[in-house]
Amino acid sequence: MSACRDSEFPAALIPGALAGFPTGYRLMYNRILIANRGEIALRIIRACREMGIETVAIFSEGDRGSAYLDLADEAYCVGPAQSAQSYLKIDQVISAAEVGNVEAIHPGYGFLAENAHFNEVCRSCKIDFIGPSPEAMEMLGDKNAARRLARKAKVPVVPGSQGLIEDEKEAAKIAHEIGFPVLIKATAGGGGKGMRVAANDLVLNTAIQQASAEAQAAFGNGSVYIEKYIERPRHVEVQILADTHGNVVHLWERDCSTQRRHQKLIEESPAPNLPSETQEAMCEAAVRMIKNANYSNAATVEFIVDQENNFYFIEVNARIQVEHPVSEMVTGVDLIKSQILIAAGEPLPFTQDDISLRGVAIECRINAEDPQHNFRPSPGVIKSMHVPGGFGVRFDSHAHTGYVVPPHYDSMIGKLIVHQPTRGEAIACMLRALDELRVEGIKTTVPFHRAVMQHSDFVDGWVDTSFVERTFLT
Ligand code: MV4
Repeated sequence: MSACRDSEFPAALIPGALAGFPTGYRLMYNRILIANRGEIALRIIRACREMGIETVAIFSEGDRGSAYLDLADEAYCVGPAQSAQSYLKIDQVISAAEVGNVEAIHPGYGFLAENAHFNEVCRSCKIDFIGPSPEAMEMLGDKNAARRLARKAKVPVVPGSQGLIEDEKEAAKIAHEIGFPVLIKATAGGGGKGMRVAANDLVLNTAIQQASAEAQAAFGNGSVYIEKYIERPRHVEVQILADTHGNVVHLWERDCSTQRRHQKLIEESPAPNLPSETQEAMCEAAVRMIKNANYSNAATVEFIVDQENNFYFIEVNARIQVEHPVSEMVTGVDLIKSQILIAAGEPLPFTQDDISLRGVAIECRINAEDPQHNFRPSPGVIKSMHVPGGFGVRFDSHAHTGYVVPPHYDSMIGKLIVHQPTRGEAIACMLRALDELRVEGIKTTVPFHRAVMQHSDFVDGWVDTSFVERTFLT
């Protein structure tokens, strides 16, 4: 790491609000490695360029020749197309970091982003991991431990067991106390894996066994706990930034209820029709949670919100998320630059009072999938692509005319984000931008998004997590 003068560095992360950094000199990275691919690799390369940081990219054989790799200063192949043999190979990624002589690694999302072991290997190799400490990451990766911490931090949790379920008798007792239906959740789970609903006594033990067996097979940990099952909840999450000096701020919330089988499709900020008292209480609860976790860097605190607007803590995501741009648009804060500065030991250059919420942002995930056929993957050559622009439109994508969407990875090829003064204007802007966006040669989720933007439930802001299944019968 080398010291550089404040005056040589663009201090402002939020327009107008920043006086700059308190110290005359500060430590900054010269070079970082991006342990990811696709649009998020491009997003991080762009942020680094603006900060004067050199970048080292990695790629698999399946991504060889991808145009965004040219924007990095160097790029190294880390293995064959399958992610298990490339992007997930810790030794290969670390080798690229050593050869590339980087001071830090940004993991993006997915792949190794929430792998506490990888995080620890980075530490032992004296490479900064741009994210939380391995200890905080490991603790929050255990949902039961995270739930215990939430209780300690006076953050509301769904009524349920105090800890893990030890035997059938105990499970039946708890289920009767909280009332059916109940939800059995794996402590190692996440994203819907290792969850089972039990409607009554008769199916309780089967549900526990199934959830436990699924979690054992997927995560090597079959421990489960019980919660009251909240029907048709909304999924609302709070964006947090925490520095290594004890400063923790929230960047308001995102509503991610428009999802299908735990795959988010549309995200927006702020959450529509959420009473401002609920919003404030939820954001404050998220800050308390992160303060108690002894956590630094970007985090998302996930809640579910019931029909009466009660909110309950679900889990913490210890990474930057796909949907981070909607929070960037409404607050003006660059989350990727913030992550890098925090990892380098900088104090946050703004306080909670500096972070306002301006307008409404909506993001549509553009996936190479056929929404007419159960969202089945549609990889292949993009014969032509035309991207939208204009006032309030942002398109984060590594795809272009001639790009071949590989079949080996997540099917997301871009994120269309709009920012407007009101939600009505944001929806109109999104519809206009969706019309401008042309992707020929493969199927995409564009027609689905067009339908949602015109659906009265979405327009009125009354979307819960079963909206997509209910409305589009998928
Ligand atoms: C719940 C729930 C209802 N009741 N917990 C799904 C994945 C994990 N992040 C938490 N999840 C849920 N937990 C209780 N007690 C409903 C879900 C849920 C859900 C949550 C967020 C986003 C989408 C979802 C889709 C189905 C179920």
